[in-house]
Amino acid sequence: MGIVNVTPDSFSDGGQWFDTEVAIAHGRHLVAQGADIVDVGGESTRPGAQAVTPAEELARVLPVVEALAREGVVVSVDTVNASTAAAVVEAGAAIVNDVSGGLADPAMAATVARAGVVYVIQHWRGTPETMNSLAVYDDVVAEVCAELEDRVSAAHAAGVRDEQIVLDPGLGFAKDAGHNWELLAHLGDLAALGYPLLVGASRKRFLSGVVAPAVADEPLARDHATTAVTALAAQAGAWCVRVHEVAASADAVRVAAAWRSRR
Ligand code: PMM
Repeated sequence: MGIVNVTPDSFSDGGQWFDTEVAIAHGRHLVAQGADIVDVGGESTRPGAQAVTPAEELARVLPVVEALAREGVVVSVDTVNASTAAAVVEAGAAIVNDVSGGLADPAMAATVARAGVVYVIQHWRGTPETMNSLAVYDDVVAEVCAELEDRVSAAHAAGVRDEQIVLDPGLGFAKDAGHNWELLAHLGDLAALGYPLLVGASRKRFLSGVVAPAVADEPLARDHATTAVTALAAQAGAWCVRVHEVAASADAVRVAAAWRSRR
């Protein structure tokens, strides 16, 4: 899954794709590099990021979704807003990627149930303003699994079917570096919940701990570490990785597949 952030303030790509035509071209480029899915987002989730209205968010993503879906691209939309989800599905989006797992908007699960599209339920404990203070766990893997199961139950209650559901541990969302590594090391426990898994590690701050110190503060310098996470996540059974730099991760996924096929 390649990322197109149609935002002026994303932590990792800082407004590079904010213009509609540039965003569409970037989506095409990601597909050419090997992305199976393009994830389009109109609101930055970076800690401290400014909230945008659902109307502004929709205005940013809709033309990009329409153009890419028309060209046959499998489009995912990164949104916590049910109104945005409903509109982008109308425009051809095949996946709703909700970083709040339905907690931000009580209408989201029913909207996704009606639309019948794939629903990515990410683990989340609060908005970018509050999430860092909520990164408190006794056993991060067990608690993330239990909280994801609660969100699955809520989604079921709203009519979402099992075949629609994908789970995501939400790296960096109410988690510190230690929590993120713990979750990655125990992806099998998350997979045991019985749903496909999506992993979003790309360029995140926790990777700075394994990157050469001189460049660790630069998000782009975390791409090699991201590729290593992709290989290991694929090996551990992840269904999808969400990344900014697609070519290297696509190779890493194929390496893991070739490796597995000879076992
Ligand atoms: N991370 C970000 C945004 N959306 N969606 C899913 N499903 N999983 C993630 O880990 C995730 C996400 C934040 O990263 P960005 O600002 O680089 O898009």
